[in-house]
Amino acid sequence: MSDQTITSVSREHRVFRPSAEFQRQANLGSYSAYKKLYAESVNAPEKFWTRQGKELLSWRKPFKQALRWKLPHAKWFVGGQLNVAENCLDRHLGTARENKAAIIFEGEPGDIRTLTYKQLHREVCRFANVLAKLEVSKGDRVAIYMPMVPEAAIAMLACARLGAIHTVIFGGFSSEAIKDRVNDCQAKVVITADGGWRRGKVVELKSNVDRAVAATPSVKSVVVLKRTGNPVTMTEGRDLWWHDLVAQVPAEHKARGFDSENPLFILYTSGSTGKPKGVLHTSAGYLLGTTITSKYVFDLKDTDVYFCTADIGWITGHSYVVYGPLANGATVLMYEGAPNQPGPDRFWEMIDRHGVTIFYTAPTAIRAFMRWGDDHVKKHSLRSLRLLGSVGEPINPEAWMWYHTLIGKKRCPIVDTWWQTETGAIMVSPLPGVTPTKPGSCTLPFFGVIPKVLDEAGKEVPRGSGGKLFLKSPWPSMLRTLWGDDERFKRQYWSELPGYYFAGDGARIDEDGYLWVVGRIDDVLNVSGHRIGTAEVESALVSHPSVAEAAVVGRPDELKGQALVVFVIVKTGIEATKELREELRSHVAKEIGSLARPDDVRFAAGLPKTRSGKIMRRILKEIAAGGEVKGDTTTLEDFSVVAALQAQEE
Ligand code: 7RM
Repeated sequence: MSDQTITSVSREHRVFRPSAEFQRQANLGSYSAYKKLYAESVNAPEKFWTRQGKELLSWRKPFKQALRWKLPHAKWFVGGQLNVAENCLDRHLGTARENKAAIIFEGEPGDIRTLTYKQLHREVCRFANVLAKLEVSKGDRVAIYMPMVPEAAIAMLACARLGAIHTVIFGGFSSEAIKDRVNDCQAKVVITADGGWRRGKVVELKSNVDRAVAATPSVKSVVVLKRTGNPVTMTEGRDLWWHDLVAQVPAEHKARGFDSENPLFILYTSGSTGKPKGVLHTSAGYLLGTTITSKYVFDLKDTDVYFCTADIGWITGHSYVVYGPLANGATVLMYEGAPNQPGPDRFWEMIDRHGVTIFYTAPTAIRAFMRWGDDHVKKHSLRSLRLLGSVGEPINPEAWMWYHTLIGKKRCPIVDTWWQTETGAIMVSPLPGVTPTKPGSCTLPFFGVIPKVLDEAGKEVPRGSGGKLFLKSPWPSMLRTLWGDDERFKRQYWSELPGYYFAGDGARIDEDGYLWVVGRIDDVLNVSGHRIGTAEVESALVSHPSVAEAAVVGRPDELKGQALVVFVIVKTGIEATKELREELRSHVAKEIGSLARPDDVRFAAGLPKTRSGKIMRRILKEIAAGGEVKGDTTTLEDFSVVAALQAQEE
């Protein structure tokens, strides 16, 4: 075995096929149709994307050329002009969709508000007029630091309507994080709220903004939405109430068309080291990527009620709460708060009450539902559901089976969607009416995507072996650069292997051509010369009945290269004993072989995670090695978790 590949230890072989019933009604319902379209998309990409671009988007000025590719810089739909907000809103007006719900909003306290396409359009027009009055125009940056309320989507779409660039900063981030991001992109306006509801408490957004903008000279105005009624300090000449501003402007706004490559947004994402990267997405290609994937991966229909639990501060919230679903004229359920407020069954209760048909969430959330116990689920019928989705990390087969059985009642296909902030849209995923699924695999590439798993020398690894995941050839929703740092863009994504996009993930392709992502390359474990992905070891741990969640990292070890340190959260009601510790070590050895027997099992109350639920193994590595936690921690959800883990150390 070569030292360059990743050893696979997974033993998952179950296969689940879409039902004939689902297949019959699907937007794409046959394997041969998928094969044919996929072949065209990779053999004649310009032809394929020209047709999709014309069919799925509304243009102010038709494009001349689908792609101009000067590696690593792409221009999609060259010469074309459109308005992204018009594509999400105006084009549904005057059709049967104009009075259907675009957004059904539910606040954490239980307040419900529905905005039809016509109403949402009016609100976006009003707010575009507000921003224009604040002198926001094409190319200007606007920071959005808001709770999950319709006004967050309205603010994004109003920016898009004006050709301005939004940067959404997750509402859980600190004032430090706001300051860094706003300064990096030189935002002119910050849009925030007097607070948002989370676990029955008010998240103090405005005071965080106040602390940040004390050190952001580019900011001229702060717009404040009244959401909670929580008292805030308004600074004269800078801070303005949302409701005052919209009352002074008309609900009509004449939109302009913008160039296909006009920047749409910057979204900051943490690198493993150094400062956050400002991933830049542009207009037409991004919109097409999110529109076409929403249509085929989520099989969106006019009758659906689609619920994606992601916050808009994450790329998933951009692509699959706002742009993709709205461009398809779908009904989106948007929820403000925590999944366990007032009880652990909030989502299931909401699904029944709103008749949700499509549910898209993350493995970390699924493992939390499992930990809280099946009874909370069983109280609800979940009859309306027809399709489930997963995103954010590899889903362990244990969680997949639970999702399939308890939530999907064995009749809903699961789409495990692999993609990134940088890819803009879903890259690898089952199509629900087409692809037989295997628990833990994101299966096959979407149209136009050519995934390659390669070794250090850039050679394709044999089927079943692991290596680094690359994407060959450009795709419409790809990132265009990193804001203000094109060198870093080239270095980070296009230098690992010339001509290929480097995803930073470890993966393998199995005998059926299915893709399995085994974790971030930076996190790959190296035990006695064997390279093992974190996902497979963690998956073995959570297959033990006492374990709710696990994270594994390597600690430098003279003998083995790396010793395996695992952090384990036990299920509710389970005691963390010495015996359990030994049992878990043996369990892993039994499941995947003695080479992966953990050297050290540590019980924890929580794991350091990003807001989208990704475990920050970099931090655990530092803790396991007994060192200080260094590097950027602004994307950490809850720093107290780190403090608790460190205290345990001492
Ligand atoms: C959408 C999103 C990207 C990273 C990516 C992977 C991991 C995401 C899956 C997954 C296995 C999946 N954007 N990842 N989805 N790994 N299976 N279905 O998460 O920029 O925040 O993260 O997330 O490591 O590179 S992101």
